Amino acid sequence: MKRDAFPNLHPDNSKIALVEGDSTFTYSEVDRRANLFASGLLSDTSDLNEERIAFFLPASINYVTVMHGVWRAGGIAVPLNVASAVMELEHYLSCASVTRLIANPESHETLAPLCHKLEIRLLSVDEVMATTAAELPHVSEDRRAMMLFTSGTTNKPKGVVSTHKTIKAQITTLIEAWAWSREDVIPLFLPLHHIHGIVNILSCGLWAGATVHLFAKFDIPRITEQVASGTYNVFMAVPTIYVKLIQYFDNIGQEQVRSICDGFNAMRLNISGSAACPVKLFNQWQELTGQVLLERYGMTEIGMGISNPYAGERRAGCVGQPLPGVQVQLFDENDSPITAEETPGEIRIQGNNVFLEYWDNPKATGESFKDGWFCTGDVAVLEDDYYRIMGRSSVDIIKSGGYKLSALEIEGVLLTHEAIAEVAVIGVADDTWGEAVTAFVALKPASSLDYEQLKNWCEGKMSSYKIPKALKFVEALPRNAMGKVTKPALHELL
Ligand code: MCA
Ligand code: AMP
Repeated sequence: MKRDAFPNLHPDNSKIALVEGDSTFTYSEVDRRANLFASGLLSDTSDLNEERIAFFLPASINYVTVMHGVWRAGGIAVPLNVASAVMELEHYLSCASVTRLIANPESHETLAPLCHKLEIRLLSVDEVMATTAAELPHVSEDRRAMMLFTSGTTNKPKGVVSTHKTIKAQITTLIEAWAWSREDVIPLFLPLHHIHGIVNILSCGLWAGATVHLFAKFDIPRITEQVASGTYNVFMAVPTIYVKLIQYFDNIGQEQVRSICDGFNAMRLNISGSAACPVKLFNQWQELTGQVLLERYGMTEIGMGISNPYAGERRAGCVGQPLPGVQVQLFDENDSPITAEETPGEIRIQGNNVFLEYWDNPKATGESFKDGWFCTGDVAVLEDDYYRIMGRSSVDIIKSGGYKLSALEIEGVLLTHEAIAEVAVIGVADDTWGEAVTAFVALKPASSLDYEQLKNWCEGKMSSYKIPKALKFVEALPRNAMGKVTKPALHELL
């Protein structure tokens, strides 16, 4: 079916698009709400002209209304992490020069002081919603559509800007590769400030005419009950979620486990991504459910890049082949393309799926591209036609439960603790989280600190999943001749 990239909703009016608790919303209802919200945002202007509209909303009809409403009115959607600490929100809102923030009324009290400080209008969905639809602007594909914040090796997260064309390319490649259709029914419990939830599940589902069941969080009992009832035929998650499901099976009755596993077995597809899926987990899932996990590789800046095949061998420990329309090339340290198999190199990507820029940061944008290729910083090897991820070029990036965290950002906060003289943060291999944030601390003279004190102190200063899982004390951090902390030496200390 041929249709415009925008708006990205399937034109199947009477079909159920979203399920939220006991409420259902058809495609025409979602479309109507998005138009009214866009009209309300526009008020008496004809085009938002890339005004940054942030929203602090859990997975809900309101979230979808705002996202599509902002797009239709010509704005840039800035979905925020609803688990953020206020200090983190301040960075996102000021970095993006957000003008309006949409949040449910129950969050207004918490957000009001920050919005006042940054001169941002804090509004609820109902306050913006128009009563009649206005004429909406023509928004070309090349215009900026969305900004997501990603942790890099620098202290503060950067705003990754994608255009409508980028998002369309990220969606359509997955529709083709994973055979999405209007028959699909999928649960969405991942956070909606990252590509995995926003593009791979929500936007692909709504593009394909599927039904997406919205959950504000990963509610294992409710989700597995639906799995056992055969509600879903597609399931997408990070490896930690499969680990947590297996842990859950250990705590419930055998009969219940069997019916949940049968529910998974009956699905057409189970996908794992956002972090490496250990071979052990791949095998365990297959033994329990009969499902061969489809592992794929992606990044905020590129959407999805490489995927195991939908039809064909899904190889454990590998991420497969380039997705349709995505060019993948490994490069060595001298920026020369690697042509031989089994030689590791940095993954670089080209294609319409690649983001436009880091917001207001031409230096970082320039440095992340070489000869037109986006440099991911991930190292891979090609083995018998399948890519295998070997690791990352930076020790300052940690992947915990699918979240990418900057060690430097966490160190920056910890260093403001009055007892801490110096600190280094690393990710330590962990069965549940993939990597567990671990802080090495040298205390100031005559100071004391224990783990519980540090954890309590961190609350409110960073999202809870960034808080170190372990605290280790050292007299002084190991440093090289240049005075730089040698993080590999910290791994050795463990
Ligand atoms: C929760 N906790 C964590 C994490 N999540 N600790 C470390 N790492 C985490 N990821 C901690 C909380 O701080 C809390 O600690 C305790 O676990 C329980 O929190 P709760 O929220 O109830 O946990 P949960 O619901 O079981 O969450 C686990 C989760 C979640 C569902 C796996 O982390 C999650 O949704 N991860 C997915 C993130 C994601 O979508 N990433 C995609 C980005 P305490 O009890 O001490 O307070 S990557 C991406 O988009 C690219 C493009 C890609 O390739 O996909
Ligand atoms: P983010 O920047 O939060 O989108 O996270 C993207 C990063 O997650 C990539 O650069 C990889 O390091 C990692 N990643 C995503 N998928 C996989 C995978 N299947 N295996 C290993 N790492 C992955």
